[in-house]
Amino acid sequence: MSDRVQAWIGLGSNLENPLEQLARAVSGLATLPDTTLLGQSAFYRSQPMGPQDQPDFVNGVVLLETSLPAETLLDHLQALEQAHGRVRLRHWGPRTLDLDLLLYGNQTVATTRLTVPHPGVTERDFVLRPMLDIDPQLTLPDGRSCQGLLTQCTDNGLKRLQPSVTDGLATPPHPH
Ligand code: J1C
Repeated sequence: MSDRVQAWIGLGSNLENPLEQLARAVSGLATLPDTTLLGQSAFYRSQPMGPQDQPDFVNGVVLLETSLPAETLLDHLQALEQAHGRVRLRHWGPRTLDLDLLLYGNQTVATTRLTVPHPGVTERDFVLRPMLDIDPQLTLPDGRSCQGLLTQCTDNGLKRLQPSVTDGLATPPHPH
């Protein structure tokens, strides 16, 4: 019986109905073996980082609790990407579905297949903003606060597309 770890997953897409890609990916992540979905951010539209001659992205983050080892979790992420008919037209170019293992507890992983914390976390507003939706107090394993890192990011013109699940706790206005 292995320990359960909180694993943060980044989702991104800018091809073939990105919102639907991300919604389906969340369902897939929620049904992984030995894994529970703990939280889900809003989805955000973001301008492409890298080459600008590609569609805007939709990005989001989910928080899982899992007893899967990090590399097994990566296997599952890559299988989900494939199941979405993953297309990567070129390096830093448009893509159908990206799933990145952002954090795995407060562990550091450095293998040929896996670098955790994900090196993009510290500099990408489209990763940090959704992570902070789920946990406004979140810090990285080295102690840096995600809120602090976000203020130093280049602005990718993030626009929130739909409320996060925690926003759903607010009472909706009465219809008249
Ligand atoms: C390989 N890897 O990375 S794809 C895989 N560490 O085969 C893995 N922590 O073996 C290896 N998580 O380019 C090593 N894979 O979203 C990890 N991403 C790890 C997963 N602009 C790992 N606005 C290569 N929004 C792997 N995305 C790593 N511009 C890279 C996919 C999975 C993300 C992008 C906006 C975006 C972009 C670019 C084009 C830069 C973007 C966005 C790839 N995303």
